[in-house]
Amino acid sequence: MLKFSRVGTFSMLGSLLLGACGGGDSEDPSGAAGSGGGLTQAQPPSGQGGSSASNGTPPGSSQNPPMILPNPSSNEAPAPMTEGNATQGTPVVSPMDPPSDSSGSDPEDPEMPAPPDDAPEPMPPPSTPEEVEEPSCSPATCAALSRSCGQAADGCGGTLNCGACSASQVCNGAGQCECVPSCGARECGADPSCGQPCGSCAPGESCEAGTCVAPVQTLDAVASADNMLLVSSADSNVANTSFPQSETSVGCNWVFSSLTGIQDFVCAIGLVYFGIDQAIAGRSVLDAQLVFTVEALPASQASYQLWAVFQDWRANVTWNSAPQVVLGSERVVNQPTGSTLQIDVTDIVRAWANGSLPNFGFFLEPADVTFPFDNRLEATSLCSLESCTGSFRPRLVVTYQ
Ligand SMILES: [Ca+2]
Repeated sequence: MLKFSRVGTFSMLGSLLLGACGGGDSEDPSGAAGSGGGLTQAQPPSGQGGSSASNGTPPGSSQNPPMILPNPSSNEAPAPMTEGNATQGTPVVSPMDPPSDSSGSDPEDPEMPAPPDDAPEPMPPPSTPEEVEEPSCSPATCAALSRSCGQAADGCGGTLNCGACSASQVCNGAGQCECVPSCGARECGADPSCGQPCGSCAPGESCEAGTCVAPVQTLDAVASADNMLLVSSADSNVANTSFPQSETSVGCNWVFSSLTGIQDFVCAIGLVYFGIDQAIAGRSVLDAQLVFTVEALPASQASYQLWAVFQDWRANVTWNSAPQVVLGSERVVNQPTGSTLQIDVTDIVRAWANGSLPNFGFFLEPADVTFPFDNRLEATSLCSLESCTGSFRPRLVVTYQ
């Protein structure tokens, strides 16, 4: 925008106006000085330009707003023109004095004042029914849900954290802390952590330190089968003969002839079997004693060696068809002093019970078969199933759980 000096501008305009006055106004109907001193009406500043002075529009016309006129009776020099008096197509617009005529203002005029900063914010548009807030949700609490642990939905889209359980507890599905049983290897009794039962024992069993213990039982079994194996230096057929109905003899009788130098002998081996497999299977064998009733003790001191049998011998077994025995199962037993020969066979019966060894009974033979070159009666006569009755028969007494 061009800047003009107010003084200079006014002077120039004043000169122009004065010159026009001096030249007279042919359209002035009165021509009298009293009608205005020949002054042309000041034209309002207008964006339309100051053309009204030349188009002959009379003052006071309804087409123009009333103008401020100088006092017609005054002879004083006209008042200095204001910018609003600019006319003749040379409007002067001061940024300090915006036009008061709104009709002539430009809505796009950048000079329009901006609304104050503190102007109220525009009102928001009215809410539609869909935007109306729903009633507020009241979230549930752990207490209301009766939960003391874990997480749970609060019913309003949130999650409740109801706490944790102690190290020995777990949080169950209902939000309750439960003790974690620690039975471990316990099969009965109470869990030491929670006091909950770890299991129950079979009828008749007792619980000892978390283990079911069967009652101690004693099996006193009579032999199911027995036999005697014989060999004779005088008769070879003996070794091929079975003697299932005889007593059980163990040991040798020696007859030495000093005349011939021949050592004759008859030796016997006893076999006995107990059908107790079903009774002891899986049981804990505490003790097992093989018991023979002595029919006749030997005249000479004797000793016996016992083995576990590895093969079935129960049908027509002979000296020559003697079954194999289990190596390592042997033990030497001295001649009894009383009416019974009792041999501890706990380890063998325990092996039968746990299945590590098949049960084919016992093999009892003389411990020493060295020719003595002497007369010796070392065979011991024991009761067999056939030679004795009742409790005198061969027995196996087993204590187990
Ligand atoms: Ca027999």
